[in-house]
Amino acid sequence: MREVVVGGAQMGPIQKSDTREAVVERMIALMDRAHEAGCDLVVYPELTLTTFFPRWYMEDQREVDSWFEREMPNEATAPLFKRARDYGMAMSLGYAELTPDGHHFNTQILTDKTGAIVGKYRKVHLPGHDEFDPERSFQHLEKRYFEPGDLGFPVWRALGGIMGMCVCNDRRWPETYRVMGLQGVELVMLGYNTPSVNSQKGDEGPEKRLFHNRLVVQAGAYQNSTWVVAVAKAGVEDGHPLIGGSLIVNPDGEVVAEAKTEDDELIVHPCDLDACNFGKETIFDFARHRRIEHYGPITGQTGIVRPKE
Ligand code: CDV
Repeated sequence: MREVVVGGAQMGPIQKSDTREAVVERMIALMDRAHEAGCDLVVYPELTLTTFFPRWYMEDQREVDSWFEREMPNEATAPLFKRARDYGMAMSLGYAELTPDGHHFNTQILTDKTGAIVGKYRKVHLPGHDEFDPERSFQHLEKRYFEPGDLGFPVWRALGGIMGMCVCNDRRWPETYRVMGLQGVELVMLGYNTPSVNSQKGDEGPEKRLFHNRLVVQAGAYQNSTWVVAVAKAGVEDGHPLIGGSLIVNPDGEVVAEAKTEDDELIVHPCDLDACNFGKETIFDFARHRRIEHYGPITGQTGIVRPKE
C-alpha cells in the first residue's frame, strides 16, 4: 500500500477587490484543516490567488499584468509556503504566471513536503476567445491573456508515486490524461473555474455543467487507471457564478469524495497509489492493447475531416 492522504481545497468566490493576502489567509485556514485531517498533499484551484479575471475585457497591458505573479513564492504567498513547510505538507496551486522574459501562462505547480517547487505545468487547452465578443452573455478571454502552455504534460516522481497536473479545460480532453497515462501517472491534480452557465448556450446551467465535470474526470481516471483530484473555485464572483463540485475519483472511475458547498471547503481521501496497478496491468495495459497504427489523426490533425459526400 502506498497511501497519500489528499485534501482538495475548494475555494469559495474571490471578488475583484479581494487582496492576495486575504486569499492566502483563507488558503492557510484550509491548510490547517488539511493538517488536522492528516493530509500529505493539499490541492488548490486554477488561478487560486485572484478572481477569475479572464471574464473581464482589458486593453491596458499593465492592468492585465496586475493579475499575474512575477515570482513564486512571492511576498503574498510566502506565509502559505511557510505553513506548508512547517506541516511537512506537499501542495499544488494554480496562478497566473508572468515570466521574466514576458510570457503569460495559466500555471499549476507542485511542491514537495519541504516547500520546494518540484513540478510546473502550464495550461495547454485555453478556452474562450481573444477579442470582446458581444454575442456572449459574459466574456471568457483566456486566449487574450495567456499563451498555450509550452511544457507539454510532464509527470513527476513525488510522494512515493507518479504525479501529474493539468488545468481546468484540459480535463475535458482525453489526450491530456492519456499523455500522462503513457508515463504511468498515478495521481492527477487539477483546478478549475467553470462558469455555472454556458455563455453561448443559456439553457446549459449548473446541473449540466456539474454533470460534464464528473463525466470527464471520472472517464479520465478510469481510462488511465489513475486517481484524479479536481478542485473548484466556486460561488459568485462579482455577480458571475462558478460551479463547485470538487471531487476525488479513484482509478476505477468512482467518486470517493465530493464538495457539497460553493464555499471554502476541504474534501479528503486516503489515496492508495497501488490501486492504480490492477487497471494498468489488465484492461488498460497500454503496451499490450494500444493500436497506435490507427491513431495517426489524433496527432496529425486538429479539426474534423469528414468523408466526401
Ligand atoms: N477556466 C476554464 O478553462 N473554464 C472552462 C469553461 C470556459 C468551459 C472549463 O472547461 O471549465
